[in-house]
Amino acid sequence: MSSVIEEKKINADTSQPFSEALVVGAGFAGLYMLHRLRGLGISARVLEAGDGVGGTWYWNRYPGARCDVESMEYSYQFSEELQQEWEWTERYATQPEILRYLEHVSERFDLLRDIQFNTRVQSADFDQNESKWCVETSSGQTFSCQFLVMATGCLSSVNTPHFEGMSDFSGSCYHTGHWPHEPIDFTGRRVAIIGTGSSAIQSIPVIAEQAKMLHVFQRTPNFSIPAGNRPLEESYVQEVKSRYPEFRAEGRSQGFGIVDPFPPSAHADPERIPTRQEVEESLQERWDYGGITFLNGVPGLTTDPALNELAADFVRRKIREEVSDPEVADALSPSTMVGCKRLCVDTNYFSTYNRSNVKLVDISQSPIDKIVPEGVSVSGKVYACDDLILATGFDAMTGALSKVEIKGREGLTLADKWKEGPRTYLGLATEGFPNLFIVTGPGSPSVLSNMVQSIEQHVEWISDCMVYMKRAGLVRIEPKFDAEEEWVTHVNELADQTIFPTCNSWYLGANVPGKPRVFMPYLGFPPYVEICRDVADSEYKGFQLA
Ligand code: NA7
Repeated sequence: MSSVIEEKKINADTSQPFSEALVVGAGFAGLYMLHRLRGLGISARVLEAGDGVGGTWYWNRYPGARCDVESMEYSYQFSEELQQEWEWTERYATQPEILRYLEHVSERFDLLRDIQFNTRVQSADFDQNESKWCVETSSGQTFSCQFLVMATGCLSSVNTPHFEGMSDFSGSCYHTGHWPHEPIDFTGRRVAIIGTGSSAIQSIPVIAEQAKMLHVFQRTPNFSIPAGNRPLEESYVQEVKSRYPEFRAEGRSQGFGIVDPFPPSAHADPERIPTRQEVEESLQERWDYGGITFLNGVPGLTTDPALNELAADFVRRKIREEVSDPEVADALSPSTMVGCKRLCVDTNYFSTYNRSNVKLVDISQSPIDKIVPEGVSVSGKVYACDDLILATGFDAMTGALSKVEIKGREGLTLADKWKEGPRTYLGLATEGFPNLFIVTGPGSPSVLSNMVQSIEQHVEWISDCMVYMKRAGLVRIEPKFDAEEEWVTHVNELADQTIFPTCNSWYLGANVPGKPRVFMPYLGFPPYVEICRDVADSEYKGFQLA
């Protein structure tokens, strides 16, 4: 049955609005998905829970929020005109600037007319007879579609730990991942912040400048590299813009999909083990440059524990140099390997602990007992505060998906299928859930790559697949069981060759109590892209098409 007839048929016997594709989420992924599908003549609409576009960048408005990938890279590359005309102002864009960019994109490409805001998708049921999805929102509105695209983001469902007495707290409480829209002024206030991940590390120095007193409750210290943020120099911007396609290709050729500012010389011998002195010099060069490409400092840093320890020791020494109180410096020094938890990027984080109004409370040995009306209680001692900030992160990669009750073939829910951990083929689709696509799902490079680039690669793969099916008169696609099994094994085998699974990170789901411990991102952007291309070129091997 051609999809034109299918559409008429479905519209004829149901009152639900139908589109060939229904996209959930209007962040980087949903916006490009809509634009691309339109361009390919596939009808699409987007449902978005927020009141505006932006996704992660709509919700994460905490003080100091900015991207840890450089602006010239953390942007779309699908339109040469767009990348030429947009002017980033800083090396790392702030949340407001990224949000302005996404608002600009949605206006420039006339996307808003197909996005329904303030609409939270509650459930999705696959109708096996019609090969279509029936989607219901929390307000009871229903939609149907042939393809359901979950563009719900990897870091969009906040992790709010349960602390006894939370509702008794008499002050104001905030979560970094769900920050109010109006600016919060902490001037003269006593503030407590729980958590020392990226969000805390970015916000602590900013809040410390306002607050009368800031207590930081740290369960696990994190490695952080100075951002070296600064206004972008016009000459650098022009240089990149003059060769944007090559610049992007450089990024795509790297393991993490991010341009390496210090690529190895063509004459370097990759087999030669660097001396300790050379390792030290290279790390220093990266440290001075700033940012997450520190992890490229020495080849093998993410696979060889001994090399990793040299880098870990390097950062610990830097912390000791920065922080004047040796006990505080010690408490701020992680004992894990560098990179196994997401490497943080900061501006003046460690030196903030030299301020008299900032106190670190080490809760690694004795956790928070409870929240009391006046503040936070640890080992019976109450740390009084007017404002309590939870910088406690996200139910990463699977949280937003498991919040929607997605029922596939035979009524199987996605939450049930993923009870022991997420299982996908290519991080794009999952067996038992036909015509369901996930943008940057678990099992794809996603959070261990330049997210925007990975989103574009997924959007293009998914939309090309829809076009292929439409042309071939196919109405249904689903991964085969064996292909998915092999993929899950492959993702884990790759991770097991590295230092990434060695600590309790959100890559593993270890930050959420009860979440199964499974390493979720795929390691290696270039080989991943090759595999996806090969699957598409071979008429979607590993998938069952009907
Ligand atoms: P993260 O990196 O998950 O950090 C969350 C922090 O909250 C981390 O320090 C946690 O300690 C801490 N946490 C979580 N639960 C608790 C409880 N119950 N008690 C005390 N402390 C707790 O989230 P972010 O928002 O900072 O960053 C997420 C990503 O966004 C980041 O990596 C960037 O890619 C952008 P733990 O380490 O679990 O001991």
